[in-house]
Amino acid sequence: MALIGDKEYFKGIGEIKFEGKDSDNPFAYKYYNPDQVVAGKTMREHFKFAVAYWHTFCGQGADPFGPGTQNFPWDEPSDAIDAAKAKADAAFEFITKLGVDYYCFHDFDLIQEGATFTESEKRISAIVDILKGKQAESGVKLLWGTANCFSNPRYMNGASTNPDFNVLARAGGQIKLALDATIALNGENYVFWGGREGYMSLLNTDLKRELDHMGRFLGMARDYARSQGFKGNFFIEPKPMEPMKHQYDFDSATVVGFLNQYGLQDDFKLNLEFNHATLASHTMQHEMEVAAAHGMLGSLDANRGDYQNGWDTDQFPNNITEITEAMITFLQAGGLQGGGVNFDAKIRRNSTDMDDVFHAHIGGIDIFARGLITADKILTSSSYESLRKKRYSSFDTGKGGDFENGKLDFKDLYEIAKENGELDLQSGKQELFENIINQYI
Ligand code: XUL
Ligand code: CO
Repeated sequence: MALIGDKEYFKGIGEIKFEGKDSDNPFAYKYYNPDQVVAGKTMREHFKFAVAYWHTFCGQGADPFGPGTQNFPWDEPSDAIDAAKAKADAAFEFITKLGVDYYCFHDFDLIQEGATFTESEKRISAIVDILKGKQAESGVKLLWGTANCFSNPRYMNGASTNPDFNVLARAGGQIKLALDATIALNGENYVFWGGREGYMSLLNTDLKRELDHMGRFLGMARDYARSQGFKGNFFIEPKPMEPMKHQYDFDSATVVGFLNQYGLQDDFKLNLEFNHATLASHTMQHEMEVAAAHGMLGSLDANRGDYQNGWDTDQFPNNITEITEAMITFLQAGGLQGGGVNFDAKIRRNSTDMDDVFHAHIGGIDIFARGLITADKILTSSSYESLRKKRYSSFDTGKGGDFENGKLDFKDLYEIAKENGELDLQSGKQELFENIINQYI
């Protein structure tokens, strides 16, 4: 295959193709067949898989107890623009070989932040020009862009919720540039993850004032992007904690309420992440159900947590039951609103070969494909749907139907209760539902 840059970074690895589940080739998809139609759409259309710039091309495995272990050859150039160009070469080589259509970035994943705001602005504009060329050459598209308003020490007390107005304004300036970059690169969506929008202690925090500031700030960002012709979705990515003790975008339910409260519900949807769901003591399926119930199931950040220690470990997904259950909700919701499936996941610190990141993505992509195929079979061939429907059948006709149609008042419920007397118990049949999932996996 043709190489996008001048240098090959992932040597000896060619394009990853579908070979089916009997293949023993570790560099092939066993389930992901991009052109296979499932539930009326190709897998490629359903998923819009994306590679996350930050984990795959920036994060080198540093943890609180030791430095990075993966020394990326594209980090060698000392000049910021040369290094950013080398990183973009590596990124587009990887994405193209993997055969996915999208990528996602934070502004300063693309290029190192400058010493001044003006220098950063120049750098962003230089890398945007480079990426425009790379996208045109490869056909790879931008699923979403975002701004990193949480790493720099200036944001230690928050960005749009910072008690210092000048920090809020600085975040506004930075996000304007990230929105401009996203628009220039035809980004389909824009994400807000409020990494430090929350508190460490309520003792020094005016919670109501901070929430009002965040609501106003997001409305201003939306209005600016719309004025520049941005037609895509804005996504909020819930997470309950880490790095803050409490994050305002705690979970789907909290964010839906917030969006409605601040008049953002028509432009914003949710970008949900598996490990963030786990941190909030929810399943991903729960988070997706809540978002879908409000028409806000926008996009997914794919990964998994560690079920023993509960941290945000951002491991690549590989739990077939978890993904199948998520895919049931995904199909029932009619898919995602504008978004896709972004691998917000990182290889382990001791995975140090250049091919490890391929195995990670191949496995993640395959588990989604297998989950989707299984979920579709469950919905179309098993008794799952009819069993669920049956549980609610008392609302289909008669007095239950009248209730749903708003034809009863509270006194009517009293009359019905009196007339019915004691009721038979109706089983929830949970174990049967669980067996159906297992049978189709
Ligand atoms: C952090 C996280 C972020 C967002 C984008 O937990 O998920 O990488 O996805 O800022
Ligand atoms: Co994420």
